[in-house]
Amino acid sequence: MTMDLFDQSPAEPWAEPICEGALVLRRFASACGSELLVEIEQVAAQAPFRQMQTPGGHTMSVAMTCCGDWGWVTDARGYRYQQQDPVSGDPWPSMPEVFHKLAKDAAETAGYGGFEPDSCLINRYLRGAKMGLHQDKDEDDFGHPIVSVSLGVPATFQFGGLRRGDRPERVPLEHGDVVVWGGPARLRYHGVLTLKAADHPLTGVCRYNLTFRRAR
Ligand code: MD6
Ligand code: FE
Repeated sequence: MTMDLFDQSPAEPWAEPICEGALVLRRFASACGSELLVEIEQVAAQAPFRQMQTPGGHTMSVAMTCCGDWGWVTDARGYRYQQQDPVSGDPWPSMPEVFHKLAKDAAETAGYGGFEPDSCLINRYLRGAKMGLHQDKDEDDFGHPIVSVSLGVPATFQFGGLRRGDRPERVPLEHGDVVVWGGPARLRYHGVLTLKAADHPLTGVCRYNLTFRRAR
């Protein structure tokens, strides 16, 4: 095979293990990135991005919206999944087919066949936004994995252990990277370091993250 220095075709995705049960599927979502961004706009037209309140009364730096049967929300009453957008009272927008297929395919590629997400949280990070270390434990059944898709400006993901105090590993994430964690890694602490100023040709100054879960 001859190498063509001017070949613009995207790299094939490749897998990088993080720990038992968790891995990054590098560039897995690159090919459908533009389609995902169009759908994010459509969801946000119905359920606009908003900065929610933590139960402790802080405003989150990350702006969020949701689609699918169950949306993740936080307010003074706590963290939970609910079927209505608390801003409008309407059901969340349905999950776009391209979202569902991507999440299912990524889970399957990671060894978690049969994943049927009923919830997609859409996070928007601008410069300075971050997410502290936490566990995802508002779901009914931890037997289902989590699929997390990064779009736009790069970020550093922190992947820790099962105890808050365990020193987290830093995993750089770029546009199209998909992190999947389940099984023995399902309850590991994780977070996102403060987003640095940068520009991406498809998203401008934003990073988006799609987090797919089986909530119920
Ligand atoms: C991220 N988000 O935005 C990772 N977890 O890249 C999360 O891990 C997350 O946004 C639980 C609830 C909301 C979240
Ligand atoms: Fe999380």
